[in-house]
Amino acid sequence: MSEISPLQKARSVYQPKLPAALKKGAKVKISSGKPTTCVANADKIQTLFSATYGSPVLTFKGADAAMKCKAMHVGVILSGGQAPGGHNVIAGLYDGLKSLNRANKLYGFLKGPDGLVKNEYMELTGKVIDAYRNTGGFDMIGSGRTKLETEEQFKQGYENCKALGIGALVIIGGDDSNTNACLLAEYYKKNNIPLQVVGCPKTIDGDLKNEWIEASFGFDTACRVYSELIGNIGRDANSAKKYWHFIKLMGRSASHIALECALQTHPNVAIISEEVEAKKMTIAQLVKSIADVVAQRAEAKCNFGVALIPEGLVEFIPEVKSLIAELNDLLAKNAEAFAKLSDPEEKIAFVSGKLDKKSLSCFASLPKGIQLQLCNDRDPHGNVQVSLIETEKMLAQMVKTELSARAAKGKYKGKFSAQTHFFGYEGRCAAPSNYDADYCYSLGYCAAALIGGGKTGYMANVRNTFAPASKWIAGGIPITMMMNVEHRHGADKPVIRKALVELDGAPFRFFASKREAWAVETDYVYPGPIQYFGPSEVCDLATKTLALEQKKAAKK
Ligand code: FBP
Repeated sequence: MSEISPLQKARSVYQPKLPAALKKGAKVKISSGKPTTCVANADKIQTLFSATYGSPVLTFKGADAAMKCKAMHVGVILSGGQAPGGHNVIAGLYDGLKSLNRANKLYGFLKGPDGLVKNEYMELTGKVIDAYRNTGGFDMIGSGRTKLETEEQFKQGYENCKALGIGALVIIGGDDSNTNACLLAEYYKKNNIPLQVVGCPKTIDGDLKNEWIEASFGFDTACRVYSELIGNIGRDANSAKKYWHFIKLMGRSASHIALECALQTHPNVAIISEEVEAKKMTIAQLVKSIADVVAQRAEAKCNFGVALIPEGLVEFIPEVKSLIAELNDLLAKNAEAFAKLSDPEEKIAFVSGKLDKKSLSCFASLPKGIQLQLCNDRDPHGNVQVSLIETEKMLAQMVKTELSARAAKGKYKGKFSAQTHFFGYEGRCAAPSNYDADYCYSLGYCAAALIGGGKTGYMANVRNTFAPASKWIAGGIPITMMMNVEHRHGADKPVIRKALVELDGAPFRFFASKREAWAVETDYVYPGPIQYFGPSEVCDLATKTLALEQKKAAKK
């Protein structure tokens, strides 16, 4: 990097806060809880993970000055989509390892799990680490989405680690990557292979959380970036008073991001996919519900508004979900014939001729652009790539059609003009907020302490994060504890259960209690940019979701 910004320079010397138990280094006393089980399908999970199942929850209890740690080498992998704070996990891991033994070395495998299998790596020296402290992005070593799940990969991974003298591996990833970390840990332990595996919970989507894991890192920063932009858009909408803004927000499946941004900004509409699914809403009902808000506001002469739409929505609308499933099959079976078509009309006619009656009626109700997007290339598993479907444009267009129909019947007299946006990549590599900078550094440090304690099959864990960092509780959670069996890609597989928005949870209930007022009133909140310097009440915030989940006062 030849030039860094003044903010990055100032931020590079920020010293992330640590839980009290880790303040004197990663040599810690570890207290073990009772043997654990798992979230469901205990018999199967116990059989599949006979070597690592049942391990206790671990809590660090402060410095253990007498602890002796032999020098060791450790490998680290960034896996999946970028999330703010990844570099701080690595910095915390590095500092933690050095506190165990100055001779410890850290290697970063490049471009994700592929680097482990292909033996592409670099040593992460203090100089490398220092250049990335408190920065966003995963560019220190890169990331990738290769899954580590075959025995061949496990063996190759070990051979490559052995050659570097690596005795422990840290996998920083989401639910799938930590599932793979669990498989890896089990394989090595069962086969007496001396390679510890520790995971760290990452993803802006916020869907890797449970009773023990309060948040996946990156969620806080990404939501703050999106909320800043939404706040700015709200202010523009309220200034110009002529546009409805339809804003799609990242989050492959769960709507945690949309919900958190709604709590931070008070939009007029925020769709929560999990609710759409639970209420079995049709696309027509969804469009009608948005059009109703537009019409209500138009009566108050407010021909403007802000609507938030979660990225994963289409797969939660039951009729679109079955349409997509039918399209997946149909396009797989007729791949050759479909590939020969180049005219969009012919493609639509081809597909329409093969859909069953119900799916056809849903397909026909969609704008042509969306029909074509639904027929686009599938991912390697044969699934439609939902992130490429412009749901925000689809809904804006369908709401417009609905309002025109109402106007023709004399039932709507307002004006409707829409602007569409997609906020996703804008937030994934932002410089981590204090929350994420501290949380990530602590997670990395935790991983070092788990490695120092000889543990494997654990996820680094920091809890009580709504409190000041000195009161955070640090330790490790056995990954098997989060597992259940799910049907994925045609087979039953042990996986970490994905956390969707809970409709009986405090964040959604709070939102539901406010949304009718937010729909008609113009009650936008303007969070502004993330603050890195200044009073704690603006710099050290945690998400509203966390505040509500921990029953702390989430203002207004
Ligand atoms: P992870 O779950 O791997 O953290 O990725 C999350 C995410 O940012 C989703 O919100 C989004 O749908 C997806 O990655 C997009 O990934 P890509 O850019 O690889 O298509």
